[in-house]
Amino acid sequence: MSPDEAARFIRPGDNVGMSGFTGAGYPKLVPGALVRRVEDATARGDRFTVGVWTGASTAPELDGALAAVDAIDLRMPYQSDPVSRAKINAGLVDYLDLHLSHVAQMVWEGAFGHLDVAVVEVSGITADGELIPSSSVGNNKTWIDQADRVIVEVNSWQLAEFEGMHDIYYGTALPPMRRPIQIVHSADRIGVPTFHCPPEKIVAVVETAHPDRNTVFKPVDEVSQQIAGHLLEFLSYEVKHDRLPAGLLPLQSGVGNIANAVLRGLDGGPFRPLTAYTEVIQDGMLALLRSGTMESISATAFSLSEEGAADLHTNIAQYRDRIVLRPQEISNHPEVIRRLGCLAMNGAIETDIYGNVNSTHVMGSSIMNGIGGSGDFARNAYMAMFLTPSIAKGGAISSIVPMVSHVDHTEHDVHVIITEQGVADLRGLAPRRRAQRIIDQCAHPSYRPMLQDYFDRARQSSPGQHTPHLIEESLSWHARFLRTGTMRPE
Ligand code: 0RQ
Repeated sequence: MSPDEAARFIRPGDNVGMSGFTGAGYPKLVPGALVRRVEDATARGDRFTVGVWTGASTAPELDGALAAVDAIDLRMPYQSDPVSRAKINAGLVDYLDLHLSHVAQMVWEGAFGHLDVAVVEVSGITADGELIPSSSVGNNKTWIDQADRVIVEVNSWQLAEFEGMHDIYYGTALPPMRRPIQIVHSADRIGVPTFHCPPEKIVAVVETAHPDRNTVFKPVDEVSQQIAGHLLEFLSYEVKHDRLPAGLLPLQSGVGNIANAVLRGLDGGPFRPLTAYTEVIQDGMLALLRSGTMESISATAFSLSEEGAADLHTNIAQYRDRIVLRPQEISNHPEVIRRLGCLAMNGAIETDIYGNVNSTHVMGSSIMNGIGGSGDFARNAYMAMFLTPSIAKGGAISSIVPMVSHVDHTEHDVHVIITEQGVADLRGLAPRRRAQRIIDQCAHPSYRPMLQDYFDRARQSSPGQHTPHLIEESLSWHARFLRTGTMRPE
């Protein structure tokens, strides 16, 4: 049926589980039709809002368009859309920023109420009615299982070759019925290739041929290149000292410029054969597969630029047997991440001198994106590394501060911090030694004396000398930025 007819199955007050993960595999047409329904209701003076649950971020025509017409009552578990972000930061949308591995379990236990409708993009439907997933899996299995009504968007732009690439595991359960997740190598398959949905739940099938939203591929800048260089040198040192095997351990990497630089640096390098147990597959990972540097990748979604998507479409035959896409409760499963011993590489907004990391909040109160999978991986990784430029906003902000203005990853979950200045390996260091190492290795030279002065005075007069702090002064850097537009002293 048409998207407008399908959207009539979504009612005011419904919770709607949408497919979509970092711009891949989101429904392309029904969200727009829902926006039109909301606009009609608003014109009549009626309120029409829904809860929007997804895998992770989606696209402007889903998150942005629904936020723009104030259609979202509650959003979870991750977003990165500028319009949606502005509404959340204005207090107009409630946002639940969740560990991505927690979502399915919390929906099963009923923590967010009932799921009324699922709107799920698939790449096809088999002759016996099984749904072939598309470029992301995310929470789709859970949405299909839990929703009363299922709207399917069949997207013919997605590749026919996707059939067989996915591994949908139906063995998860709530405690006390849980069984071990039997993945002992990142590429292991433990499930089935399709989603099962009782046909009577499917209320609409909509056809589309729209491409995914692609990330814009930016050429790698100098700072990202320096950060990547430090990381690669650090990994070489660990291999040389027999603390990591020659092929490293399964990699998890965030997205963006720094991740691109790291992946590029790994290509053709000494570490091989690499594997990845990660959340998303970005351009650089495809390049590693192509060159043979990487053996296999497990993830829950693609996150490609236009060039990356073109590469995938052209060369799918050589990639498909080496890629497994899983539900996000498995791609990000703590048990598996810990067993495989992942090397986790994620971005940070700021870190403090003791190693606490803020990944989500600018100046303590404005959300940027969300924690995403960074906590799932960092908490359970063999080695949790956080990568960030040492300064932001042209140097008005130091990303190394006395105390982070919001904590996502505590000092207990952070092993290594890397900036363009260098590497602080924090393993085995008590707090005061950690602070000195971060100041020496990671802080920008223009802020290093200020941080050293803070730390020296804290060591003189903090009442506790385990983690010395001048409590009243600890957040004064942020307060100064909010007052004057720079953390530098007036
Ligand atoms: O703001 O966009 O207004 O210019 O934050 O900063 O340097 O472009 O860095 O794109 O790598 O994002 C942590 C946000 C880093 C990201 C974060 C401002 C800066 C800019 C972005 P503008 P950059 P990145 C698994 C992992 C959580 C989710 C996650 C993230 C903007 O990595 O969302 O890790 N992580 N998922 O100017 C104020 C500071 C700042 C600052 C930077 N100290 N204070 N603003 N900014 N530092 C996910 C997957 O595998 C997909």
